[in-house]
Amino acid sequence: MSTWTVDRAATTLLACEDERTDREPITDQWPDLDLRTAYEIQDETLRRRLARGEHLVGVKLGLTSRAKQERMNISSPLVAWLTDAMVLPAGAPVPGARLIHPRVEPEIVFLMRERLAGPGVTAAQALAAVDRVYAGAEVIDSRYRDFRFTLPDVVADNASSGAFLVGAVGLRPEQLDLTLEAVLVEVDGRVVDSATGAAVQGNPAEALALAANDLARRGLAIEPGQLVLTGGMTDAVPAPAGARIAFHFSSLGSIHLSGGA
Ligand code: OOG
Ligand code: MG
Repeated sequence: MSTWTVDRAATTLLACEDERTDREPITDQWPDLDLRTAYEIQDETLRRRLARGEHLVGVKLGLTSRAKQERMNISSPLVAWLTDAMVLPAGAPVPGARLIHPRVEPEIVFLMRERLAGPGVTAAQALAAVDRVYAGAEVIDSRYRDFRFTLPDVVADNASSGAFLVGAVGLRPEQLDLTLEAVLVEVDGRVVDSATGAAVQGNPAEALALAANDLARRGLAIEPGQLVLTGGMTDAVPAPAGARIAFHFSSLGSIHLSGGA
């Protein structure tokens, strides 16, 4: 029998984050960890973040594109939490000093105008609840060595949350075609990858609906004013000190990031 509990897993993962140390996947020692329990761990880590003064600002989806699913070898999307402690001010470098092995990925971000509660939410209903669409950059940072994990591991680890920032251009959903919205990933002046919004579940609005429907299974909803990161459109790129990373979106503007020590 495993001596692991929700409490112990939450303590372990938050300690890795605070102490900037990585570890083996929890499922190496707790092979029976199921998805429901993994989400209980994720929710417990959120409770502890809020108890230490952080504020919930939104929801992130993970593994919504084939590029991400293939890289991580996990075919199922997941949801996790965003707090204000993860917000990266515009112009600030990737906070390498507090992270283990940061990687950066371009995302399409929704700012919600209305509450969105599943089950049964469609992409059209989801989009009707959106106030604005933004370009986003997420800095992911797994607590697991070499980003090696199973789906329950990464769910428990709040989907490798690290930091994120939102671009300056906010469009109404009807002002752009989300499936055709393109991004070029530039590292040190070279374009290394590209994608369009269609990479994200066929349409980022589908990912938003998926998040609402998934949260509904835990009795939760997406609230007005919250941000939703719909998931990396391309594979993430490493962000070592000194790297210059830019995500150029076709209508949502560009986001520039530098790797910080
Ligand atoms: C899991 C986090 C996934 C995304 O956008 O797909 C994620 C990982 O890749 O470590 O944030
Ligand atoms: Mg992401």
